[in-house]
Amino acid sequence: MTVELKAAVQRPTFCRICEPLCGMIATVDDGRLVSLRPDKDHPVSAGFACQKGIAFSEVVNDPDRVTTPLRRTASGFEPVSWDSAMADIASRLAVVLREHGSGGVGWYFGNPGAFNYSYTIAMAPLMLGLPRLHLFTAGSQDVNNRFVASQLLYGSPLALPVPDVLRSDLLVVIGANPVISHGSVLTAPRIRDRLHDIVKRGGRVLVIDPRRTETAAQFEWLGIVPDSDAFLLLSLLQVMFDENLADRDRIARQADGLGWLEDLARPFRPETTEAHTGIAPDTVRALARDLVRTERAAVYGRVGTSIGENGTLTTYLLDAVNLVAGNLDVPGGAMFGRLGTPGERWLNKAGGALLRGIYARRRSRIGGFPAVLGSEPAAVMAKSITTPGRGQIRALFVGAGNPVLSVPDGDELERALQSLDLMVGIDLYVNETLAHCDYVLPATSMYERDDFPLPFQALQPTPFRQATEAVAAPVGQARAEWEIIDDLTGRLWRSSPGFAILTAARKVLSLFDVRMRPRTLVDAVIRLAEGGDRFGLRRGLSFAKLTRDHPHGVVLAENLRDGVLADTVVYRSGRVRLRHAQIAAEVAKLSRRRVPDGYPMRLIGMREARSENSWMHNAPLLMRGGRAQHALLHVDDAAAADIVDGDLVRIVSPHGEIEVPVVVTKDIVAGVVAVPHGWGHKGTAGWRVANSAGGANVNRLMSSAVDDVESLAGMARLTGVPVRVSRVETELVRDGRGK
Ligand SMILES: Nc1nc2c(c(=O)[nH]1)N[C@H]1C(S)=C(S)[C@@H](COP(=O)(O)OP(=O)(O)OC[C@H]3O[C@@H](n4cnc5c(=O)[nH]c(N)nc54)[C@H](O)[C@@H]3O)O[C@H]1N2
Ligand SMILES: Nc1nc2c(c(=O)[nH]1)N[C@H]1C(S)=C(S)[C@@H](COP(=O)(O)OP(=O)(O)OC[C@H]3O[C@@H](n4cnc5c(=O)[nH]c(N)nc54)[C@H](O)[C@@H]3O)O[C@H]1N2
Ligand code: SF4
Ligand SMILES: [Mo]
Repeated sequence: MTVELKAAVQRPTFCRICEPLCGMIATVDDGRLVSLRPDKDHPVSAGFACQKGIAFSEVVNDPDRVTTPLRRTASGFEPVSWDSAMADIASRLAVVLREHGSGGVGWYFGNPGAFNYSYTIAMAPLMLGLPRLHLFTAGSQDVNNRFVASQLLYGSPLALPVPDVLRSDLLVVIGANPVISHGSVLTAPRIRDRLHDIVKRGGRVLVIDPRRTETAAQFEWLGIVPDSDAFLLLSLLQVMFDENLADRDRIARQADGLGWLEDLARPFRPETTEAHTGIAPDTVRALARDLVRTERAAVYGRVGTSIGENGTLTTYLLDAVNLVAGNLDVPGGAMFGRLGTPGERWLNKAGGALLRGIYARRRSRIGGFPAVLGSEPAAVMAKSITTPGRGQIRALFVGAGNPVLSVPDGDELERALQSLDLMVGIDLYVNETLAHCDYVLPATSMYERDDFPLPFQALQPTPFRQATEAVAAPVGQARAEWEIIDDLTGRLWRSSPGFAILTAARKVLSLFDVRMRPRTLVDAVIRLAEGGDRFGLRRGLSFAKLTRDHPHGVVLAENLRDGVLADTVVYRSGRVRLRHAQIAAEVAKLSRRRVPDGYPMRLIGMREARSENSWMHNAPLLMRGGRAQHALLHVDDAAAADIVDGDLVRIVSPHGEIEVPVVVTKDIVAGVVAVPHGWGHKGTAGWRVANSAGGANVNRLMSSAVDDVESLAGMARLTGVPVRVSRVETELVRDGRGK
């Protein structure tokens, strides 16, 4: 007998854990993903991948992964067939729809969903069939105020400025930590190298952050009091106007409402805002001058500037500073990417108007928050489940998310989940949230599905295209989310006119042997966009040609085009709109901020190189060395509270408390404590490695109260939260219970 040895194959693809989408080479043996390594031939990531990317083969092949549909029974989850799971889900959902209408259904769309074009596109037919669906996304803990600020300024939530790191000579990073996060709302592989290039060509990178982060440590650090960025940015504007640094004629060509902005900023002299920010007036003035006088400069903010008390205002102000400093839509400044499809401007206009309309008309049932890209704040999801009345959520789907750990007050959410009539999760794991499900459905991981990173196309300083086919076979019975949604909507055609139309359309197409697939749509985008083959009208790209002829991806241009603002802004004037009553109202609120007594410290977050939110703590490679969660505390605060390195501390907010071991450091502004999120895994059916790592869910300290949710974008407040910190033993001694 001869044994045929089939050599493992090497397949170029790309990582979709975070935004740079680094090129990867997958080693695949008989359909099984064996290992991953960085792709040296990728034109932009050029042989870089981080530890998480490499460790992903451990996620794909994780023994704790869900590989069949699971049904909850009195004694735990048991495997069931797809058909019996889907049949029961559909019939129970049909009951909810009959009794409560589509307002009785909720869907939480988690962060990995944004890296999954087919799941994203599949949400559209779902929402067509369930017009009153309550949609929640990770965006209300992340980026929704970026969308709202863009909607106000440019008329479309999808007009997103990206810092042109390739050409900038002064990059001011405010509330982002790209050395660890690898960039966000910015698809720039090897971002660390790009930042070092700025310095190498004689420029500067200044990091404004309450913590001397890994990024700050490699460049210049300016400490700031948490959640005071709006004060700083208003002062930068005040100085630019007051010292006549701003080129008013030029700005008038780009924007309307400059005088209004000047009036808004006038009271915020650096001498006035110093008490809030802790930044000396001279430093603010020098920075304002540098931002104007450096030909190629930009300010760039991300999660740290989004998750405070008024993140929409802060995000608006970041763009306003870029505009007034003459740094918007110019090389090295904040620039706009585009797809380059024919009629893009009109498509953007129509899309912008539609989304603005939804924002203006649709209000969340709890709190009356405007709908951002059709979604409601996840902070009020628990109350949407427990508050009786019309539109109360009775059935909830969670696809690619873990809100019990990622949104404020996971305990409240867990209690609410118990009361649902139906809960279904689609994931790789039974995470803390999915532990409450009636059914858990196994999703394919990114390497088991095709992909084209649609939402990230316009966020690349280097315009680039790459698509991938699935490189490995689905593990177990895993299915792509879009197929699960497709199956569900097909079974529910009697329950909703929208689904009936979809089902009829599907039937008609099947007569011609055509299947409605997200791929058809995304292929059309690739073909119509810059570099595309325009359906054969010219030589160029399609999905299939990208994967076949350009498996490592293809660079479309060295740089972004400047001078596109008038085409990007969807207001008829083509100019940025600065004047907004909502912004004035947010500025007025700044002076009404109050801090409860007894909570002298401020809490901030801390992303870690070997974590991805809540979901990579089960990969042994990433957890080696007995890795555990810890808080960071300034040496002076530690000394004052008799705390030393390694102590277990109790952190208490008005909303909850946690205990974590502490590391004492000088690399943080005094009065600030930093705690990573995504920890606190606990005894569910999956995640054995993660569960054994311990840690606490920092979001137990956060508030889900309607009044604590930012009003313009519905964002949770996750930074600058008032807390107090004490050594656990000290309290025990004081209580008379100690050793
Ligand atoms: N390794 C790793 N990479 C990731 C992730 C991960 O979990 N781990 N998550 C991914 C996701 S989902 C996202 S959205 C991106 C986020 O990407 P980034 O925004 O770049 O990452 P963060 O670490 O959240 O950076 C926020 C920074 O703001 C600072 N900060 C906190 N409060 C304030 C404040 O009030 N003012 C100022 N000026 N700064 C403040 C924090 O100290 C922190 O350094 O990262 C992605 N990449
Ligand atoms: N305190 C605090 N809280 C925060 C943040 C913070 O900085 N501080 N950051 C916030 C941010 S920026 C974000 S984005 C959110 C994230 O919040 P969430 O999206 O709610 O949570 P994740 O931890 O990203 O969980 C993702 C889940 O998706 C699963 N998954 C991975 N790949 C796939 C896939 O291909 N298909 C399916 N179906 N499932 C998949 C994982 O197994 C995991 O269970 O957390 C937010 N919460
Ligand atoms: S930085 Fe790491 S996790 Fe992010 S895309 Fe690249 S390899 Fe993947
Ligand atoms: Mo995020």
